[in-house]
Amino acid sequence: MSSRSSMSPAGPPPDVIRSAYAQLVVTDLARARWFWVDMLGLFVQYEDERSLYLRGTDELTHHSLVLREGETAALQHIAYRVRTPEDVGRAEEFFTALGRSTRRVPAGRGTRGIGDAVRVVDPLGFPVEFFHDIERGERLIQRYDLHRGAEIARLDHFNIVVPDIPAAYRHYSSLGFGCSETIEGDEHEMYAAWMYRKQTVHDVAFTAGAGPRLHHLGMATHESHQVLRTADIFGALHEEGFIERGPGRHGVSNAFYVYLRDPDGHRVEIYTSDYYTGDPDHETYRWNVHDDRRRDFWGNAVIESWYKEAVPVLDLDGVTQPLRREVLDESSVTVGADGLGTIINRE
Ligand code: XXG
Ligand code: FE2
Ligand code: CA
Repeated sequence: MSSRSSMSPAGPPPDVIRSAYAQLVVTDLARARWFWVDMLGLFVQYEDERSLYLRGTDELTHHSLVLREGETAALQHIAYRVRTPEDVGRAEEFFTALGRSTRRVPAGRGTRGIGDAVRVVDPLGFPVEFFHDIERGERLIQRYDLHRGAEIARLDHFNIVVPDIPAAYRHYSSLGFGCSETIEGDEHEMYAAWMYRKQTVHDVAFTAGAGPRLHHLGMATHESHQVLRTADIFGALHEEGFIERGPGRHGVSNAFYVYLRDPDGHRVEIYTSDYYTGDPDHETYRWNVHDDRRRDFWGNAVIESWYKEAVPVLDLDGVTQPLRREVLDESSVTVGADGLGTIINRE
């Protein structure tokens, strides 16, 4: 879809290509390196005493994850790549017109490997970077001799916790994102939504809760056995406590998944086998909130921590953003597959 078709009062949105990278604050870089590099198999593109720049086997750009050591675990920013250098300026104008804080970050002054960028605090309260230029990395897809652990191929999506799902849906629609799937109540009230720019199920999805917080990063593997293998490796090392939910098959997205928590509680989903959404008339698929298959296609329970726990986000000066409470709480109104309601106890 073309971003030009979705004009907003704020002017034309930047032409976003895809979710590109996240920058996280971790409290112990050595522990984080064990988790993300040794266990998940991300490649180190650059490291120094305070930071790690990582990418997957199917990524030709400098990084998809930056870990920076700091006092408290947090999301520093998520970042979207835009199609042209001019789109960086368009992003600045778009968010300025919305009355949001914006900051230009010239190449060399911000995140290593990234060219001229703009950082904003979006209307949902999230720190978001838009950039076009990024350094290249060597092709690793067929360096099978170097692949290890979960063998992560690429960053697939961000999942963010927001108190008002329709507001998040409207904001990302105004940025030109399409909607692949939703979870809705009987009156079509929206409990969750999955939205995309690249031709997959999503680049960003929304979980209802007190926000802004980061729910998880979705990291794609090429093959479903890599999801099982990830869980097996954690089990074999008696590190099974890092596995939070799954493995399983999602209803939403059809992806095969497992969720892990890193040593700081940052959640990562190992994700594979979703589907193509690139036709311009692709229609939104709507799940009813009472359908027990929506979050796990086999009806397995979703653990409560998955709904409730998430990581704070910072503003452009590194200050933790205050939270707003949710409007609708999916986990409290549903029973059955989520196992969190009061009516059914299948155990
Ligand atoms: O990527 C995802 C998720 O947002 O992590 C969760 C796809 C589907 C689901 S869900 O739990 O709704 O099946
Ligand atoms: Fe996800
Ligand atoms: Ca149950």
